[in-house]
Amino acid sequence: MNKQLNTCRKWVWVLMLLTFTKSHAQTITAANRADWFKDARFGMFIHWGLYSILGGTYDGHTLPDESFENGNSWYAEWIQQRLEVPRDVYRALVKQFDPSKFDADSWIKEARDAGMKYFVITAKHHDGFALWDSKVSTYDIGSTPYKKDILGELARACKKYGLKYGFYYSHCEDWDHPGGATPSWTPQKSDAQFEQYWNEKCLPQVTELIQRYSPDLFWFDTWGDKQEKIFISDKRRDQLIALIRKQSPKTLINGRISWLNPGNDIDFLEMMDNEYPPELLQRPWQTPATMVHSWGWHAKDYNWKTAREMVGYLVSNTSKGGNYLLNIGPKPDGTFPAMAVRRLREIGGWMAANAEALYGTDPVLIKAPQHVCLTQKSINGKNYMYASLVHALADSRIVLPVSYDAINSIHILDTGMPIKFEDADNKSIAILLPQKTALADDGVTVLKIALK
Ligand code: H79
Repeated sequence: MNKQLNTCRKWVWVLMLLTFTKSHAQTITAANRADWFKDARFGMFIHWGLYSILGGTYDGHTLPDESFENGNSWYAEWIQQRLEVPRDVYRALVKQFDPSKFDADSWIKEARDAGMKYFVITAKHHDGFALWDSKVSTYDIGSTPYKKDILGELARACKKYGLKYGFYYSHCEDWDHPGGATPSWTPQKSDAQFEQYWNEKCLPQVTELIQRYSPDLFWFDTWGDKQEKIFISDKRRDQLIALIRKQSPKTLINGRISWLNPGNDIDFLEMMDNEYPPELLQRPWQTPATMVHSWGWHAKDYNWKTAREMVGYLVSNTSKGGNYLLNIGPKPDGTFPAMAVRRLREIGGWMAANAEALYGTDPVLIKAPQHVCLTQKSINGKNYMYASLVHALADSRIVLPVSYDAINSIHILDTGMPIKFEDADNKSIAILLPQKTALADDGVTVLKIALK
């Protein structure tokens, strides 16, 4: 009798557990796996590798340098090709990669404090060097004096601070493997050679990254050049997508897996480097953006954008249904440049007061005046619209095509200051801004508009 009762109890527990698991673990589908991405809005991109050691300068030459045929670029991660660094010299940098001050926790905390919700790092850039201990290549972290599991530590820190994480993987260009694609101005590989690279390095390394780190996202990189036309056929694109889908249904794939033809099975569109579309797009999308010109650390790239400019891009992309993936090129010792830290914290200061206007919002399908970015969401069943003023306005009276009767109140989001508005005509309101706000003296101001 007692035994029967115990068995019965056991089954009740199993049933309860099954019900619980089912209601809490949502099945991942193509339709919902990008939900977190759409709400996230803001992510951190990291370009870090052997090129970081050179910092944009090699043998007395600094990028851009037009005395080299292809030296006219700021991109420090391209230094090997653009300043014609001999292969052996570049490869020998492996022995110098020893970032003694690297601290995964402090990087991810910095990202979290800036308001970023995801993190993407170059697991392998075009040079072919793997930032983890790869089984299929010795051109990797395992051959450096540092050796530690950088990607693993970062993944752990992301879990601790609640960020999603993913990897940039250069699937087309690989300047180390004899079959990898190389720049358009260098001798070209045959398709058979590329196929060998594809099977020996690319597919196995993507598999390793999935199995070791379970990434939330893959960031592939093409830009429609000759290499992509030849090597990234729809067949190879689909093969890579299928491999990821099979092993990890949750993992998102960006559109630059094939810039020329991303197809329908990618999760979001990736703009070109620092590209901002003028209009709202129908699919989820993001802009990969730099704080300076270069992605990898470049000690003499002084072209720092202001925090305010970057907040403007973030807000503007959000109002068009897109995300902003902002890059940092860490220094070879493993620290972020002070100029980047300053900007991250300035952006974080703005986010601490205004993030409500971004996270979990949708675009508003009405035509806003120039320099005004609109988002909307509901909070506890009440509907709000947010108007972010990303630049100084010519006029302190802004007209929005919303009916006067639809509006309850307007306040400045951070201070709570009430803002006057009036009926402009039957279909629009005029918002009467204080001069200081119109001139954007306080940076990007957000108006919170409570709707009826
Ligand atoms: O990893 C970074 C770059 O090394 C890689 N993509 C980013 C994320 C990249 N390498 N080359 N390209 C992208 C081609 C980019 C070409 C262009 Fe442009 C970017 C054309 C327009 C924007 C170069 C930079 C030419 C003008 C500005």
